[in-house]
Amino acid sequence: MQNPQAETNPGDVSVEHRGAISIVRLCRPKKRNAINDGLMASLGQRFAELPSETKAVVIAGEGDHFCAGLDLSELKDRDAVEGLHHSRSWHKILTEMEFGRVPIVAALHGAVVGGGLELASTCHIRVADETTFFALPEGSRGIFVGGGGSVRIPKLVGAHRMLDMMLTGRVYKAAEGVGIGMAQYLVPPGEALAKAIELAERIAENAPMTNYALMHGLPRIAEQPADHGFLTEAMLAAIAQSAPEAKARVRAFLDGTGPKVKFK
Ligand code: 1HE
Repeated sequence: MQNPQAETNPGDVSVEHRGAISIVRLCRPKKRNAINDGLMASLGQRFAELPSETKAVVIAGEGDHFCAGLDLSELKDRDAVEGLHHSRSWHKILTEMEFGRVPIVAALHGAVVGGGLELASTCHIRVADETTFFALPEGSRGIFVGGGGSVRIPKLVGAHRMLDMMLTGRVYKAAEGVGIGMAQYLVPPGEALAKAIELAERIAENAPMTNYALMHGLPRIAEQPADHGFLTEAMLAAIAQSAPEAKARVRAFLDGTGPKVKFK
């Protein structure tokens, strides 16, 4: 099979719409939310079907763990060509999420390992509760990351930390992981979802063009030479500030009705 199109398994991924945000949940807790082809296809479909009212998404896992990574039971039957296309199918779906329409906040707890960390690193913000642990057990299984991890994880923590995790099986507990950039927020056990929802609701209040410029512009500017980055930045700034919504927000601040930056 050159380009397998996996069947979706809609029961493995649920979506709940709450006003301007949607909550997407991995629902295979008995298998620690391990990602098989059906789950990955369903995830892609859930994101493709988000209603226009959705301005930000929270992604979470049911049960005691966020995600145990690739479903290893599917790996044993794949030949090299199938493995290549399988990896590319993850790239396609996760890239559509990363460069999609709305920012994604991951609510992490328990295992965030292998492909689970690749999924988390696709999201724009990560909130980890204190039960979270980060690992890349691919090294010990004789395999390699295949869901975009070698591109995205070094951007969070640096290539040499990822190298250490894969060479030695090093596991980062929540606080240490947050300290090196695996996630931006650390919260007490059981509070990741509530914090992620709070952040997503805040994000949903932004002007859509600002969120778009951040999601689509920042990562690309980071990979451009400075001279190109400055031009991309100038174009995004020009487009964002020209939107009527931006004018109204700036006017509101100048009138004394818009929010101030709060520092306590
Ligand atoms: C699985 C998987 C899985 C659990 N594929 N079935 N990922 C890993 O190497 C991580 C493998 N999993 C674990 O290390 C542990 O399961 C956990 C630390 C995540 C959780 O431990 P625990 O004690 O809560 O659960 P458990 O008893 O190990 O697992 C419960 C069930 O889930 C059990 O099945 P059961 O039928 O015996 O009940 C496990 O076999 C099953 N299970 N994790 C398949 N991953 C795009 S490339 C990405 C490459 C990778 O992600 S490689 C890393 C894979």
